Amino acid sequence: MPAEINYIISYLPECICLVFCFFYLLPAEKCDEFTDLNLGHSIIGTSLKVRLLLYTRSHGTCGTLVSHTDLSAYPQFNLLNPTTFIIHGYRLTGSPPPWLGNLTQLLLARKDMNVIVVDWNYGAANLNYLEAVKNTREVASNVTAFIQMLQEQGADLSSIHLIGVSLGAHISGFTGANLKGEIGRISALDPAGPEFKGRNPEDRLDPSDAQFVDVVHTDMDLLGFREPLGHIDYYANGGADQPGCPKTIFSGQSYFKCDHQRSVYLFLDSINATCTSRTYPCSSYKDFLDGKCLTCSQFGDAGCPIFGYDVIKWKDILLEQNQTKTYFKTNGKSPYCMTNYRMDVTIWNKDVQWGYLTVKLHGNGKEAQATINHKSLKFKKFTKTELLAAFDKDIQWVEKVSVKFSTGNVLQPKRKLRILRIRLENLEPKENKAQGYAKILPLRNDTQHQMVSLLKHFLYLPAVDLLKCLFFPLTGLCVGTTSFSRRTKRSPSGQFPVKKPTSEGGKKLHNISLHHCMYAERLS
Ligand SMILES: *[C@@H]1O[C@H](CO)[C@@H](O)[C@H](O)[C@H]1NC(C)=O
Ligand SMILES: *[C@@H]1O[C@H](CO)[C@@H](O)[C@H](O)[C@H]1NC(C)=O
Ligand SMILES: *[C@@H]1O[C@H](CO)[C@@H](O)[C@H](O)[C@H]1NC(C)=O
Ligand SMILES: *[C@@H]1O[C@H](CO)[C@@H](O)[C@H](O)[C@H]1NC(C)=O
Ligand SMILES: *[C@@H]1O[C@H](CO)[C@@H](O)[C@H](O)[C@H]1NC(C)=O
Ligand SMILES: *[C@@H]1O[C@H](CO)[C@@H](O)[C@H](O)[C@H]1NC(C)=O
Ligand SMILES: [Ca+2]
Ligand SMILES: [Ca+2]
Repeated sequence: MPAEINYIISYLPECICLVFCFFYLLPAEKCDEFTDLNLGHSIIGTSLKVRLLLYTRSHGTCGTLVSHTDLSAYPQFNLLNPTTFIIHGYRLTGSPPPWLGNLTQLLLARKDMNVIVVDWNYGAANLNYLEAVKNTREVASNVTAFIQMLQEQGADLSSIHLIGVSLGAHISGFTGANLKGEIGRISALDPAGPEFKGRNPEDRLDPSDAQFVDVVHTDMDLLGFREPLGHIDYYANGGADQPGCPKTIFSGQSYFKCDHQRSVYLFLDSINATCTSRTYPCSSYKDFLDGKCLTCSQFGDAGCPIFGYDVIKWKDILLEQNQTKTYFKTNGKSPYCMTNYRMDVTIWNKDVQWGYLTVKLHGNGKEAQATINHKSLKFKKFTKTELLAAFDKDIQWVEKVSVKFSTGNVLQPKRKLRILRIRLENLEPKENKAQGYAKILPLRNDTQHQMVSLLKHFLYLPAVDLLKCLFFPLTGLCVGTTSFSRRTKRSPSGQFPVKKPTSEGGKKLHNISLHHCMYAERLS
């Protein structure tokens, strides 16, 4: 055989490889996944392993297991970008948290950053919760060492954000304390209560653990923590039980974790900016529901803090105020945000009336509903009853309002609520404030203008006729829509004039619609 041919044959594999392996090697980059364990592991118990999975915009769905000490192999890890750590909690069954992928992707969609998922599933998966608790300090010192390494390589501690869920919230606290409270932010999603309740600040999350600590409570009566732990503490739906979660133990595992896990889903909505939840400082949830805490003057033009990811815009003012507890209501599923109105109702029935209200706003073919039934409401003649009306969605252009009154008591005699006046005022900050707010939040631009023009008005519906009642003998419900007649002026005494409503016998009552609100006054 000629030497040339021999030569070619001997190099043939390399040549083929040059052509094919190039394509073959590229996709060979494999993705590292969160540790997937099962109940078997939890039963035996697992010993701690801390894995760090990196995600960036260029590797958004494909995790890379990174070394704890050397970043040179990961050019996508840009230390000039902020870094966010996601730290999960106790894993009863050892399965990966279902929300992990969405949380990572929404964060990356928001900002060009490095996301590090701290996978300590080995160590968190254990039937014995106490064993998982014991590992929290070590996870924290492990993450601390990694952050110190980042710092040595030029990362800025104030651009570091830890998002900790349940036990992960306290791990974040320990990590922050190890770093002398110099990291930028800790967001704690329903911090774990059991084993941390009543502990000193060194042994749990507290506001000194980071420059800014925001905390949401969703299950403080079972797995969560009741007392405030951050600069701002949100109590979603009061902080104990969440709408849409099972109320009985017959729902199995979700009975135990639904409230707790809701904190994560609320936070996801806030990163996605699906919609925004305004939250109100108050001394108790009851007072909040009673409409006693709806003013936000202490926060100036920004208005009351919103829930979630973007609350960082309120950082300075919240730091001035020490610890702030706020309340808000949510829907039972995403989109979770509600639209809040201050509502006041004045009646002219002779006797005091007790009952519940359902208010509907109609507009643009949509309908939003607020049910005010946290307690039996008291209505007294010529006395304003002030309420919070939280609607399940935002109606940009309100064309019509309808109101339903129910005594909630089947045996009670049927009643009409004779409404003299209903006033509904959208609690979103008014025009000038709304502009400031629009700067803060990426409001979808198609709705922005409409929203601002709605904010100019509040619905002022004086001399509203009585509810036209249809009586259902069995339920005792009084259902009806209100009608609207002419504006009634306040008499000099400040009393509302006693005036028979103008419902003419057989005439159909018409619904309140926005053009009737031409009389709407601007809020001073
Ligand atoms: C962190 O955990 C990993 C794996 O469990 C280990 O290899 C590494 O040495 C730990 N680092 C520190 C500082 O404890
Ligand atoms: C993640 O987001 C997608 C798209 O919005 C949704 O369909 C899916 O249910 C979410 N997954 C979880 C576990 O929430
Ligand atoms: C983000 O919001 C959009 C609507 O704005 C929704 O369609 C999408 O499912 C949301 N994604 C997640 C992961 O929740
Ligand atoms: C604010 O915090 C300081 C120190 O933590 C404390 O001494 C002070 O009483 C707090 N003020 C209020 C109004 O809570
Ligand atoms: C947002 O505004 C831009 C320019 O003002 C416009 O071209 C675009 O269509 C708007 N987007 C939506 C969803 O309305
Ligand atoms: C008022 O609104 C209710 C509920 O949408 C509707 O059923 C009723 O027909 C309306 N009445 C009038 C007079 O438009
Ligand atoms: Ca602490
Ligand atoms: Ca609960």
